[in-house]
Amino acid sequence: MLGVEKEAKQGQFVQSYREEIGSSLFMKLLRKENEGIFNEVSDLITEYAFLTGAHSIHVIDGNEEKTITDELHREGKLIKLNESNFPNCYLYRSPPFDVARSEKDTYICTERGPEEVGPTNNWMNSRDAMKIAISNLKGSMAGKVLYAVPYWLGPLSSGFGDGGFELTDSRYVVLNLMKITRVGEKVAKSIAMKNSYVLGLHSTARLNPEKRFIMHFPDENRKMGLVVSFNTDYGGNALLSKKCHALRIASFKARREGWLAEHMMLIEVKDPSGKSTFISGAFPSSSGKTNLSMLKPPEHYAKEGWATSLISDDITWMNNVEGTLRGINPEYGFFGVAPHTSMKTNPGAMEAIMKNTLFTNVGIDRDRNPFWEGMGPVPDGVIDWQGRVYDGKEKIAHPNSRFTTPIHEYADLSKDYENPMGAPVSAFLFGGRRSDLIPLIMEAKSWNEGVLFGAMQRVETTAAAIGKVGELRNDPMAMRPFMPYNMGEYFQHYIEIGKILKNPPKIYNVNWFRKDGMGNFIWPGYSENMRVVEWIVKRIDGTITSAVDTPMGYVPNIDDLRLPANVERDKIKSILEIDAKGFLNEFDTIEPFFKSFGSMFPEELWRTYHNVRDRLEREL
Ligand code: GTP
Ligand code: SPV
Ligand code: MN
Repeated sequence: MLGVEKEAKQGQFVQSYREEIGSSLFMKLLRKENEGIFNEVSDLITEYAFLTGAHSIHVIDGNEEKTITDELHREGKLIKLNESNFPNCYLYRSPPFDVARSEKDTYICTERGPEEVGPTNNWMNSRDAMKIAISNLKGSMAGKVLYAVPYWLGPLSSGFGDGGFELTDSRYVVLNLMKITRVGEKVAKSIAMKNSYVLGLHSTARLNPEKRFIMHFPDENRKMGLVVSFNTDYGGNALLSKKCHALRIASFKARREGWLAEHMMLIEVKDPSGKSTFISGAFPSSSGKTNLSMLKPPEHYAKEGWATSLISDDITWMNNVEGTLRGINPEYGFFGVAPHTSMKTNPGAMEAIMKNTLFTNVGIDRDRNPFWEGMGPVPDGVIDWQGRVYDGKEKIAHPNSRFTTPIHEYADLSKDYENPMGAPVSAFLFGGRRSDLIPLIMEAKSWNEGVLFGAMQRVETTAAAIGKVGELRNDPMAMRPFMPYNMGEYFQHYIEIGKILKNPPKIYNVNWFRKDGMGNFIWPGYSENMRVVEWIVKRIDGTITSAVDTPMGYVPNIDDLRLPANVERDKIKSILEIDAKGFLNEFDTIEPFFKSFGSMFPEELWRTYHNVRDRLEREL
């Protein structure tokens, strides 16, 4: 695949490469279960090692976490945090120019043309891309160990899961993957059974941001998908299982096979009668998925018998099983935003991240406890994310600083988390950061009107990607950075999914981020979001039949939100209203974006767009 197969077979280290690969317990198991895949993967690893000039190869069996952590700690690349308060927790500092996903360096590489990926993607001819990749990868691992990380996305042996291999020289990447995916020996059977896998080739190279690329080749690797990423070592750029595989490559497969790979959290909500409703939510990066997936009902809700548990905090794969969408979490851990996580906003996350967690780019106090904005008063002598004594001017933690935590550290996992068939999804929430216009909640009147909610999503950008923060941009279904083919076709795919479902989820639009004239959030958010969730559950089960009928959709009667005493009713009222004029403006603003997809934009969605628009006009 990399054009060095022949040479790789005679290279200097090849004999020892082969021995290192063969000595891995994972590879031994793989060989027993599926000799074909074993041979293919052995060749690919050897070829990549040859190209990068790696000194040796280590295939991850699943028990290496301590050894690698100790190594990095000894070398001063990991800082051990306070063992009494944060057992087995470490801090990693990344270079200040490598702190977030880089969308401008992210490419979809195919043989046809840019039309295939549409106006929201960077496209490169796959042969040109491969040439750039090879020249950067060549010799980039001289003297280093090449790690091959076999991982499985989804419950083991689930028919909805998928396997992958990430080959990398970054031990930081290996440690992250060991926390956020299922890795090593235990995944050999699942990969062997599936008989296919996504290949991820990563190299830190020289971490040169000028030559940073995250390239996706959906047609390579026997059409199972190939990702090549170099000159970066951060988050979604480098943890190839996450956005590259579980969203971008998976989206190609999902379109072909009739399912959905979404940037969604998924939560189970139990009502006082014990009945469960599963609700998923697509909010853009750094816009509340992890927090909503860990929602703790306010005390009086808990007393009434409401309870919540988590399936996914970032990505959900959904398959049609007999007319119902069933969702699984492909991941096995969190790569969550640290700032503003606190006992007040998200106690479940705080408890989870107090052990076995790898922090990236947060601050630390004098006792080596992690510290970030939103935790409370700043202790004296805090060290910021770049290792300097905090001067009160810049940030203590980078706004995109993260915690990497195994999912089982979280106390309230849904019993369906490991269900190979997933959980039945009853609602989709779209939304994001919008300080104006978009109400707290509205319910779509039909599946296609819900698809329109998703397609029309315009939100403020965040620190999760390099670039300006707080700028409004189109981010349909929170998938703009992750939708690898033409967005118009994606809308069509959504519409088709709606048609084949007997029980399509109800679709909602939510917005926790409306601001008042002073720039303060109007809605208290976090655990108070339970009030909105309760309304959704009761709309689904039919307990609440009366709602305000607006041109955009249904919104709650204010009393159905059971507001707490300390909020200003009038302010809340204002965020439940539909501003018809404002929405008509929004429709005008979105039109050129929709038109940019040309004939790929579904006729059906244009019709929906005009229907809703007409309703708004009649309102004036
Ligand atoms: P990614 O991991 O980047 O995909 O982000 P995410 O969508 O999981 O967002 P997350 O839940 O980590 O929240 C991002 C930021 O938004 C954090 O700083 C949160 O504290 C803040 N946030 C989350 N939920 C709410 C809310 O209901 N209200 C307000 N005001 N802020 C919130
Ligand atoms: C996001 O940006 O949506 C994330 C963080 O979840 S990253 O893994 O870096 O993509
Ligand atoms: Mn995310």
